[in-house]
Amino acid sequence: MEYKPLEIEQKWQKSWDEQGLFKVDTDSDKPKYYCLMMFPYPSAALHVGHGRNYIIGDAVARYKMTKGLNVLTPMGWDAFGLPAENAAIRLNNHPKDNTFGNIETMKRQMTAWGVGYDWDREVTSCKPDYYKWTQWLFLELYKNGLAYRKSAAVNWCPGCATVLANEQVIDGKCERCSSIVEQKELEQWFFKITDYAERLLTDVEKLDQWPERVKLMQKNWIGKSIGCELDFVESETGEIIKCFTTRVDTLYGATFMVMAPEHPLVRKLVAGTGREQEVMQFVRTVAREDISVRAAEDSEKKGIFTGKYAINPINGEKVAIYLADYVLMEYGTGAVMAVPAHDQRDFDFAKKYDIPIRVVIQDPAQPLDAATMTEAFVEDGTQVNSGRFDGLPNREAMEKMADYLEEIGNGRRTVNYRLRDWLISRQRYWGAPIPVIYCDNCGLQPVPESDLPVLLPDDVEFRPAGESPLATSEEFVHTTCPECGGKARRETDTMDTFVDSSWYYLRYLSPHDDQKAFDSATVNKWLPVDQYIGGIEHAILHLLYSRFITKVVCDLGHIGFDEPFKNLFTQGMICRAATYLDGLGYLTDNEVEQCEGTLVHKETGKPVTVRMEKMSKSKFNVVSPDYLLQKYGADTVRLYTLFIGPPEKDAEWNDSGVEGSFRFLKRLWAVVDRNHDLIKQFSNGDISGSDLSPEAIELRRMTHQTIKKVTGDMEGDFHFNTAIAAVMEQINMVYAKEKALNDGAEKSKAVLAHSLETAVRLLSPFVPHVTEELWQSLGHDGTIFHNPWPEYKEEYLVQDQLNIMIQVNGKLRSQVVVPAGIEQDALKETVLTDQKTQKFIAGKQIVKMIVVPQKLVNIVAR
Ligand code: ANZ
Ligand code: ZN
Repeated sequence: MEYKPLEIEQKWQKSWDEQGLFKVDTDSDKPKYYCLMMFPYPSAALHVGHGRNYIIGDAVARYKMTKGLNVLTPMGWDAFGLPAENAAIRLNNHPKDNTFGNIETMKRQMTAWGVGYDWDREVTSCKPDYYKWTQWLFLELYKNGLAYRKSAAVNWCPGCATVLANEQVIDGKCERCSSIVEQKELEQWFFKITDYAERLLTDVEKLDQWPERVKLMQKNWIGKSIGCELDFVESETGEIIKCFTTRVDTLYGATFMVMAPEHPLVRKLVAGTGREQEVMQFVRTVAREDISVRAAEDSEKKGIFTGKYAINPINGEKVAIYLADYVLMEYGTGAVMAVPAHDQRDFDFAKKYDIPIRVVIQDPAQPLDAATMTEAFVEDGTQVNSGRFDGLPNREAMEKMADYLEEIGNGRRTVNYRLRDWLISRQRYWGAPIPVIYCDNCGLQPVPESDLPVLLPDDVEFRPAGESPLATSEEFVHTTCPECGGKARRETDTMDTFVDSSWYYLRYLSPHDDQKAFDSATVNKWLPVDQYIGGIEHAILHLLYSRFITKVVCDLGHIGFDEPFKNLFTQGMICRAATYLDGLGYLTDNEVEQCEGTLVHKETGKPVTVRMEKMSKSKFNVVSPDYLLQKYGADTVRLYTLFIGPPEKDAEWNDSGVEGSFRFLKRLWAVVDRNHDLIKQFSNGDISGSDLSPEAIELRRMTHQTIKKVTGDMEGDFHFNTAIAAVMEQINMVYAKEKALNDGAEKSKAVLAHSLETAVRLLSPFVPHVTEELWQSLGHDGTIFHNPWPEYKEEYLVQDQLNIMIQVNGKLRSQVVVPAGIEQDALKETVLTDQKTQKFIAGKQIVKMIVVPQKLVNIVAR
């Protein structure tokens, strides 16, 4: 029989579906395992790079099944939001049609990969039966003071005509369309995630099954700073201007003060100074600048003197008050004491505006001189020019000065977080409408729960044109007030799609419940998620928002846990060569050709650069799975994807590597096929004891080592690549010893049979179709995934003989079998008396013998 992947694969996909292999009875008593993969944006068909996520998840799920767990692995669609809407605009169709079309395609692709889900639990965030509950969640936050509206300067992308979250702004440009981002004041809805900053920070430490780098990213995003808030008093009006500093030890070195141009006190301060016009002009200029550019350490700093002075709270000194773009209203108090000697931004600013610099922390290694300093000294040192604190190490002075300022009432210790409240309003069409009504008589009214969902109308011009598209729909906007019954208007903004994805893992447990968002008892039984798998690009926002929402829902008494994901695995990206030409950007395959060994642009003949890039349509380096699935079948694609490298690391896709995986599966198939009868007869045969041939003992050991290795990889870091490599080695050994064992005693036959059947079982999570086929052909009833995972026996692992490779001058020439505990001298002796080796060293002088323990001896001979 020949290996015909296409026939087998369709058959088993159908069979698994019919037997409901992935259907879960959530009430079963079996121990549960919730295996969750991040649900995708259905904005385009999948390429093989996307496949990695799903294939990894599927391998884990199938492995856990064989371990006897009740495995829940659901899938759904993060279907609202910019990606889907932008795709629809590009293709000139309705986001709805486009989204549902993509869902069909992606589902088909997943199935074709042999990736199994409990499709009865599918959730789609753009369907009313889902977003009804997203709206419910909004109301829960609103009723509990965690959703509020305020006017705020927001990032405005003129290209997308929408507000962007800070994280969608990259270097001052829109993440999607690269337009220069502007600032605009709008009434916006926010979720009060800052109330949870401390808990989100302390609890992330406890997630010991999360990658360290993800935890660090979360911590940095929350950005806790411990410092002091100091009262600087404006010398004429007595107005208090609070400054936040993490370096109160440098207070004697504050030679000026800087306020953010947006600071609410600015107008009042400059009134009557005669500088009003100039200063307000500056304020308007800065307002157009992008926040991230302003905050960058190396941006050119711009400022203006206000004409006013403030009193340093520790020594009464009068310092000039400036406005500058590098101080942001969003952080701390929006005002800083500026210490040019010890803060680089202040130093740059002082140099530019000729402000005095005063050293207050002395460098113990090399005394600093303010006149000749070329950069700020930011290290620790000893206090100087600091009154009674002189001579103290600065860290000590920091505490003493904080004590003193608290004593005299001019300052106090505080904590600051970089984390901002979560802006959830979007002036876009394709999202869940925010369930709020505005009444002239009664003001803001939440939509009553019984009126949910607030349906998203289909017939709205969704292409962004400045205001919220929903505002153009009379039918949508006009409604009645739930309080007084009078005429009222609906909120026309929709929710950030991160709100949809912040709770979907709860919905999978009761996706069809039309009475509530989720069932508390079932959710409490099944969560936290045992294994979450997804891309590193979601390491910050999605995970932070999900953690926040879980904590909120827990605090409101709906659930009994406050962290959603126990284990997190972030897979690396699949990259592939992309061709690039300056001026033209990335090129398609059709635009380049080989010319005398180099790749050139067809039209101009210019050589192109080849870059390894993340697989992406925009770089023209994607590989579509469809062709590969047709040619080799899903198992080959899966095997290659898992074998490509450590799954947490980025990896390079190599088309010829796929061929290698296919060859291995054919080898596996062939060896099982030709030993078919033997396996059937002997796979449960006796392989115990030590009365076996050396070959049999060696293969038995190899087989048990492989079980141990694969099991360890599956329970540990998911190193599928090394697990697969181990089985490949095992199969190689089977090939080498097959004849001898086949001709040998009954126990030898049993060892061979057991080894082959074990290999099939060990490979089943990775290549489910071919292994299921082989398994059933070997006469087993029921799916291989309900058959318990193989176990190894410690006693078979011990090695009493070693296979030592012999090299002469670096070339492999022979090998010998020696007892495992052999002494070095005896080993050298054995090697030198080996017949084959002697041929290569005859007549030569042995200069040196290098022994690599347990493996190899290299003879240097001249
Ligand atoms: C004086 C000083 C002296 C500072 C010194 C630093 C070094 P982190 O650690 O990130 O919290 N700062 C405070 N509010 C700011 C704002 N709204 N915009 C821009 N900068 C602001 O940084 C805290 C430090 O950042 C504060 O400590 C303040 O500068 C500055 F040798 O105060 B420091
Ligand atoms: Zn009303």
